[in-house]
Amino acid sequence: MNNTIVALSTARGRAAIAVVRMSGDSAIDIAKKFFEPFPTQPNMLKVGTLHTQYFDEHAMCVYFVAPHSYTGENTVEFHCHGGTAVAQAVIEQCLKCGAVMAQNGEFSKRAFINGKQNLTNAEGIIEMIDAETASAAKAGANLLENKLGKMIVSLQNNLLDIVSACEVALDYPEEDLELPTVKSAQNDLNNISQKLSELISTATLGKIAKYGIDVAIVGKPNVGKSSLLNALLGCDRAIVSDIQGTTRDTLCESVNYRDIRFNFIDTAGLRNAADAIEAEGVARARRAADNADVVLHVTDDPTDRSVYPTIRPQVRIYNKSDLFDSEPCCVDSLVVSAKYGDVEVIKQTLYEMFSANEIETSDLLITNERHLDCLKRAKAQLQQAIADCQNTTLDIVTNSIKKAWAILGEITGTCAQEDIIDRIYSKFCLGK
Ligand SMILES: Nc1nc2c(ncn2[C@@H]2O[C@H](COP(=O)(O)OP(=O)(O)OP(=O)(O)O)[C@@H](O)[C@H]2O)c(=O)[nH]1
Ligand SMILES: [Mg+2]
Repeated sequence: MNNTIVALSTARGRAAIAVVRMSGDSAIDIAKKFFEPFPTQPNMLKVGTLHTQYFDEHAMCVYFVAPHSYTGENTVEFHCHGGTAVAQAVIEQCLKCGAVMAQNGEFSKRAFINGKQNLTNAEGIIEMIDAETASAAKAGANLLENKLGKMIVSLQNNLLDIVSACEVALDYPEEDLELPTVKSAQNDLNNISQKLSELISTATLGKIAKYGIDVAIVGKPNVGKSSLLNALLGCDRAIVSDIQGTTRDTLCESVNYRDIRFNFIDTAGLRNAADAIEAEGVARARRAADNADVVLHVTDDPTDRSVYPTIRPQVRIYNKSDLFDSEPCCVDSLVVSAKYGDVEVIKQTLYEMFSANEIETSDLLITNERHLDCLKRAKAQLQQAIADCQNTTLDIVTNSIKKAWAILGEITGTCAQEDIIDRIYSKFCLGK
């Protein structure tokens, strides 16, 4: 008999309703002690009275019988009035009658243990809860729908087919099956490796979908970097003045554009610094540019052809176009007036530059570093197996393939270690 756990499943604080959830073998028996009339059948919300030690609460109750619940265990939910005190009293009542407080993510971890979800489903739930843009939520929804999980299982099955063909050849060496088997194994392994490469290559867009695009705004003092940040955000965030060296620190703010997020970083003007503090600001500006996905190199001089020294992609921005007498010299640049004009063209250009529109049409993106790491390791292991095909015997080849199979299994959780599973579920909030 396992513990019956309880927790608040809705957000804490003032709200219309709160949902308290209990899961475990005794969940239904515990609930019957203080909710009446208890629902006569599962999966149906029933209005009734919930007796707490402080007051009687007019609430609703629904129960689910194992294995037909989120956790795969007997589960009861109480839908009661919102706010802190009511939910707390309901939880205390459950604890008094035999339940214990749930850990973060314990409901979902039980769902995993009971085969109700795999690790990628769980990670999809976390990504959806954390998502702040539509594209991040969509990436999470895809994981939850098990699109990645299904693809991984199918690749694993392909690997098992190769292993069994190799093992037949090993079992019947007199039939001389080894050579053709090696050749076809090599072909099949190449195909699977190619599919892994395709998945790995979606990680660039996946990162954008999840975290957005980091854009560093750099340039000499007074060219209008902070004005540009404010215009891009549509609010008066950074201090603007005609004194050179106004901005000393880096300043990062995000704004959603279409279905993605831009993280704009305003920086100190680049010049030979007058003092140690300004020098630190300039160093931070350079670091911000080094770490960004793209650099906006701002100038207010229409004859300026200079390029910011970076390996990152950069876009030259001619700002203060309202003061220009003639067109700026470099045509492959953007011309704006942060003070008087519209700067949407910058967002649009960056959106196209990173092919962010493909996020909308893509079916599956790798958004999770753990998945990416497993895919890269599995691919390296397959490359090893492919090399083994040329240099060694079939038994060594099958060993390498089995290792790749196990690494892929870490993604869905069939071969994941306990500590990895714990780490994933501890990221959940309490009550999930
Ligand atoms: N006419 C005009 N003035 C602008 C424009 N953009 C900024 N300015 C002015 O230029 C001056 C400097 O602007 P900031 O945004 O503080 O420049 P900055 O690059 O952040 O300067 P530092 O923080 O010192 O590096 C301010 O007086 C702004 O009002 C523009 O598009 N047109
Ligand atoms: Mg500034």
